[in-house]
Amino acid sequence: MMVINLIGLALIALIVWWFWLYKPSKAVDSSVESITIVVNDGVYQPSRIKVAAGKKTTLQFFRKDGSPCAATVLFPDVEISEELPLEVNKSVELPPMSSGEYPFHCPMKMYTGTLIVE
Ligand SMILES: [Cu+2]
Repeated sequence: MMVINLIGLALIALIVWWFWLYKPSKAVDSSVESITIVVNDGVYQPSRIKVAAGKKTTLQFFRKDGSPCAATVLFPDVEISEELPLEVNKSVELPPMSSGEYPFHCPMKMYTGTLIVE
């Protein structure tokens, strides 16, 4: 009985961790390491990117997904819309931004990412 209870508790802990505590991807800090955001398989990789507040930032995108929707990345809060050519490194310049979280996504929001400005 005791063993079964322990297994049950472990399962509950696992479920709590999975649904409430687990964050799928850690934010990558673009001011510390140079990063290329790969657009493929329905995700931006990495999808959470830290950038320094109050400074211009350049992000590199590399699109492997041939679908037309993935070809455009939108940063709605700073009114940026950029075409991402297939299999080519593309720089996207961001203006200085104030602290906060800013989403970026493709036109249909299948691809989504977050800029963490701090
Ligand atoms: Cu899309």
